[in-house]
Amino acid sequence: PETNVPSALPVAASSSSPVRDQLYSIAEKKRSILCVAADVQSTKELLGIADAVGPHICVLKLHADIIQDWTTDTSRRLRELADKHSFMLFEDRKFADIGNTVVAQFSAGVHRISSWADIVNAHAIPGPGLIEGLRHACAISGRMIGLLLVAQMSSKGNLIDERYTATCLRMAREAFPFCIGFIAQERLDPTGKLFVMAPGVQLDSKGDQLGQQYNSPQYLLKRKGVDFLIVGRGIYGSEEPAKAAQMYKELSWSVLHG
Ligand code: 5FU
Repeated sequence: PETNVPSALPVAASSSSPVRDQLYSIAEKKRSILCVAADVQSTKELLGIADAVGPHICVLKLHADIIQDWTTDTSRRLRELADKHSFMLFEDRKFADIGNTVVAQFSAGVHRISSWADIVNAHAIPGPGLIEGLRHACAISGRMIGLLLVAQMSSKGNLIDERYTATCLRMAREAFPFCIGFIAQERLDPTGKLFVMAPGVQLDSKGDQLGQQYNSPQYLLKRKGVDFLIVGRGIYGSEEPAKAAQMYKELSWSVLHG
């Protein structure tokens, strides 16, 4: 069923999550609800995309584990670009294991995600111990990091059903303000306090060969009530990523406020 609800931007002031507040403050200032998924495979390309689209985005989403030459220098330089252009770093790690394991995946290993990410996400399937573990690891890192639960997916044939999504909503409410929202395809929290970032956005394509399904910014924002859009290949795969990012930024902002 279509939710048909307006965006959540106006309720930002009532939030008590510093990460959420920072995100909404950047979005308002830059007039951008755009998150670019920079799914490239080298540090050079990643930093190049981040610098090019930086002025137009509120969030840069990455998969650190597809960068072949990742070092601590990659995250240091990414953070510099995030500060320079004022955007947040979202590691799309989709944690999905027991609490004890995700603590290590989050804070150790090659990527040391908790030392640089502002936002991370997780599947709810392992239960609340996973969220507890991530929250604990955040406290140890001393950094403010927000969690998004993957409550729905954009891919064809995914196994998530309405009951699972409803359970994600309940778990997220219990975990606020550490948990600040969802990866999903529609508005889930009627108050908008828990926001939705929606992947599967592209204007020129309906999907790919491996089950990805695309919708338009208009559909997701107006009909489904999502709050932020995640665009990957529609931007980094275009000939001029900066121009494409500006176009998606302006289009989505005007859909929301026009
Ligand atoms: F949780 C999800 C999901 O349901 N769909 C997704 O596409 C995450 N994604 C990510 O968003 C995916 O891993 C890519 O990084 C990005 C979409 O990229 P695209 O190039 O716009 O398809």
